[in-house]
Amino acid sequence: MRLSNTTLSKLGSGIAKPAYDRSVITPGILHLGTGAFHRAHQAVYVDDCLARGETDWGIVGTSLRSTETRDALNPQDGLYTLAVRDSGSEDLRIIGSISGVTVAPEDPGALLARLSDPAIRIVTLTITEKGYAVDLGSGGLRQDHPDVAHDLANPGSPRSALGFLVEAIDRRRKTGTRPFTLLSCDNLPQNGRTLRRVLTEYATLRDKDLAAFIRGEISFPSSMVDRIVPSTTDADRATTAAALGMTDAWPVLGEPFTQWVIEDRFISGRPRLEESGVEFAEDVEPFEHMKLRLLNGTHSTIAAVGRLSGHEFVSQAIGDHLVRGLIEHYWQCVIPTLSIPADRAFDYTRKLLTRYENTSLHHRTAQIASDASQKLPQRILSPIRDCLARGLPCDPQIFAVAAWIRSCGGMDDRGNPLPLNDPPFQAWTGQPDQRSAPPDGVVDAFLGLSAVFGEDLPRNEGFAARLKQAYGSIASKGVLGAIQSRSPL
Ligand code: CS2
Repeated sequence: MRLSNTTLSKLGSGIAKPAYDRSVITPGILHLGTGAFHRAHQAVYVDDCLARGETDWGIVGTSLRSTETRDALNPQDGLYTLAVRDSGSEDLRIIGSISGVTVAPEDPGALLARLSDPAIRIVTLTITEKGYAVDLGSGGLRQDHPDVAHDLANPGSPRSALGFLVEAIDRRRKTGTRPFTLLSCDNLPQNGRTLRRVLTEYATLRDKDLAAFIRGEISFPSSMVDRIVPSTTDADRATTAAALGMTDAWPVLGEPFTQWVIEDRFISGRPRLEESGVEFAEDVEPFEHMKLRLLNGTHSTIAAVGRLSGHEFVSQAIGDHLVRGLIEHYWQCVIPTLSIPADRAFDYTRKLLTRYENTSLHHRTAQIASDASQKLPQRILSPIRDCLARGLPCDPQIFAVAAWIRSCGGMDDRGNPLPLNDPPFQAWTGQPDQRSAPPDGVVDAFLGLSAVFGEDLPRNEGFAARLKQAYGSIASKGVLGAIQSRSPL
């Protein structure tokens, strides 16, 4: 038996189900990038709205590349399980807000038609950092991105999110259809503003009037999204099936904590998300800085340090007193760069520690390490810049960068292979062999990666020297030995 509309009634009473009639739900939101994070976060808030009777805000899911989510969810009428895990406990809930998932490359025309449908009033995105074709150094569009050239040449059958959105906005403009709100839910600084910039720069390459329309008529609220969502494993599928008494091809997991802060600028209406727990703010930046720098920055640090030292899960790494000491020191150094009061930031970090300690989540350091080259600039290097400019200490962050460099070398500290999952970084051919090259030479080679380090940091002699010192120490003592020898860092 498999989860679907017809089998819902067979689920046991301990499992929460959509408490509304799914057959009357009509779509109002189209989501690009229907991965686990969207399903464990935004789709849950919307599920609560549907349950309160806001029936015209259903979600149409889209995958921009892979077919896996569609193959798992469509035979289940879009239904899936959310397993919320706290150390030692689990709550299961069936989410019904997504009607189904389409795969963009299989029928780009169908997605464009859907995006042009006046019923779609909000388009939400979780397309990951690399989906924005953004130059992380300048914040502008990477005009050399292959998808940009492809989509400019084939506007009716685009490949990238930007290509789909600009073409759909143009079609709506030409038919006098009200534009949609574009709501980025990715971990990028000022994600709304970033999306607006790359989208208008891309549109300018097509048609200046269209670019002006986007600038003047479309709204791009920024949002801060937060929930730790580990990738689902086959073991998770098996335990979920046992608890449901039926198969769910792709349940998603999450921690109890969840937060969504959005700027309230929706041009074509929105569901009453505040009643589902969303916070609305004039300016999301203080929240987003706090989250990107305190959570995501230390997540990427734990990923690099944990992988080098053989910690498979975040909970194991944070249980290691050396890693924990580094992270606590990291927070102390980053908090002065935030615009929120220090006591609020310390309170957030105290809660973060508990979240990291959640032993039921099995959140893999390897998962966080994926696409690290796309994450480091905004998570770690940007607060380093602030610290350097203000003369504030930033050794733990520099140490994190050195650990990342070391983790790109293909081997952990015990000599086990350390596979990389970072396609943009792997396209770089200039990496020296970290086992044989002189340590300073390795750091010099990495500093040539301007897409990561920009032009300014490599020229900052103090930064380069401290990075070399940290890297040299990791190369000779292993990452834990290096933390120990520098204690207090
Ligand atoms: C993580 C994030 O994988 C990663 O890069 O840092 O997915 C993190 O778990 C979320 O942003 C938490 O809200």
